[in-house]
Amino acid sequence: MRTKSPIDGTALASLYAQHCEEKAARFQAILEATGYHEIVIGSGHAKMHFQDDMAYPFKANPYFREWVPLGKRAASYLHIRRGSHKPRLYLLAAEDIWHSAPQTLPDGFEDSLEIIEYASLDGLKKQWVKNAGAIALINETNDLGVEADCWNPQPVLHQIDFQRRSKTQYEQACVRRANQLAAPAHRVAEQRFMAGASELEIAAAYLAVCNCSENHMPYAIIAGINQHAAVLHHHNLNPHRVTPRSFLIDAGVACNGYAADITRTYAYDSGSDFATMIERLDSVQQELVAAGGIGKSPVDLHVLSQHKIAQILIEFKLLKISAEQAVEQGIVGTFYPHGLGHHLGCNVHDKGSRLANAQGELLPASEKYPKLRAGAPMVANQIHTVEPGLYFIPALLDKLRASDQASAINWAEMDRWIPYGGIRIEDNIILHTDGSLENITREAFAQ
Ligand SMILES: [Mn+2]
Repeated sequence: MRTKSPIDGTALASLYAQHCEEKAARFQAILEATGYHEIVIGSGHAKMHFQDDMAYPFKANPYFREWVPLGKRAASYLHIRRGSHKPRLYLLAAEDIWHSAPQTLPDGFEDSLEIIEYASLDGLKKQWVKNAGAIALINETNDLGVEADCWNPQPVLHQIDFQRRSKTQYEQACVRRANQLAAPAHRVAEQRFMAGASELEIAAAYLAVCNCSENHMPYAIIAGINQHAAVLHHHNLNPHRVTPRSFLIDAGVACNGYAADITRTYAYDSGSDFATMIERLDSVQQELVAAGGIGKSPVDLHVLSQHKIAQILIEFKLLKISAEQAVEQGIVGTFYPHGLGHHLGCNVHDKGSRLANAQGELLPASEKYPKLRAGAPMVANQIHTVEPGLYFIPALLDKLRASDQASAINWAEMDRWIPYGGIRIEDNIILHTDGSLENITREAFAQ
């Protein structure tokens, strides 16, 4: 069942109840498989800047966020026991006149958990110490003082990472909703670029539409005008206005801690060759989305994307050899130095994407593309990004020009493209059990 219109709070709360039931069943199997009696997942503690009395913005770890949409709430613990109990959520209730009231669960979500307020960590420790050898604690620090081999035991982490690939209906609804929230912000970003705004002004406009502070973004906004579009993670946003030619924006937003991860690229002059190149990459991106599906290998899809990008380079008279030769000789990597996509969930780059099984065996890395994030064949209910890119990165072009492969390139054509930086187009795709692919990003932009 699909919910394409914006989902209301009551519907989401009922999906959350199903999510907790599904996760509880999966965690019962994990307890069984690993021999532990209980799993406690701590959200973590705020970190201070060195020699300062200021804390970094807090973000709970993904194991906690996968269960509880309280990513900003430190010192919380989720407690899962063998048997059919509701998971317990321990929340610190201490008087604090310095800070705003802590983050609370969305309406209706509290029914799915047994919520217990606690006053001190010492009290909690005492309660759990008698079972210390049977509790697996997942947390950045061993703040509950469990035995060393019960703190982040790898077999438990592998099991959790493996089940995470299949997203519950609730998780799918959150990522879909995040896309619906991000699409209007992307539209305003495009309008501000066309009106001559600076990178920083565009990012501020984006945040304003999301009604969200930068600390609540799933990742820092990448907004590159002109040559800055060639910087893959351009975070150092320019406050000054420049004469616009091109604009790449990679920005998401979160819904209950689940991220959208969307990239769009725009040409200032819609009649320019660069606008045509964007259109070409846009069609290639949709072909690559359509080539995915249950059982497909992300490595094969990456190779396919390399061929398609080589073809664009040939069409624009930048490449003098065949697409096959360019892929074979590794020349495409100069223009497209990253992977086609990754798993998306409460981590923007979701963990576990190369696991072969729940025991933690990894699929061998691709020999040719060892850094690819996604490796395991696609399974139902996964969410993937599909994000081919084509860039003119001066440092990589200089290297190619100085190499014995330089003759593969039509350098006389190259200089006119460098001022545009590059192109990336990224959508988020749900793989449904029936084999259909749902492009939640394109659907959000169409609304
Ligand atoms: Mn991405």
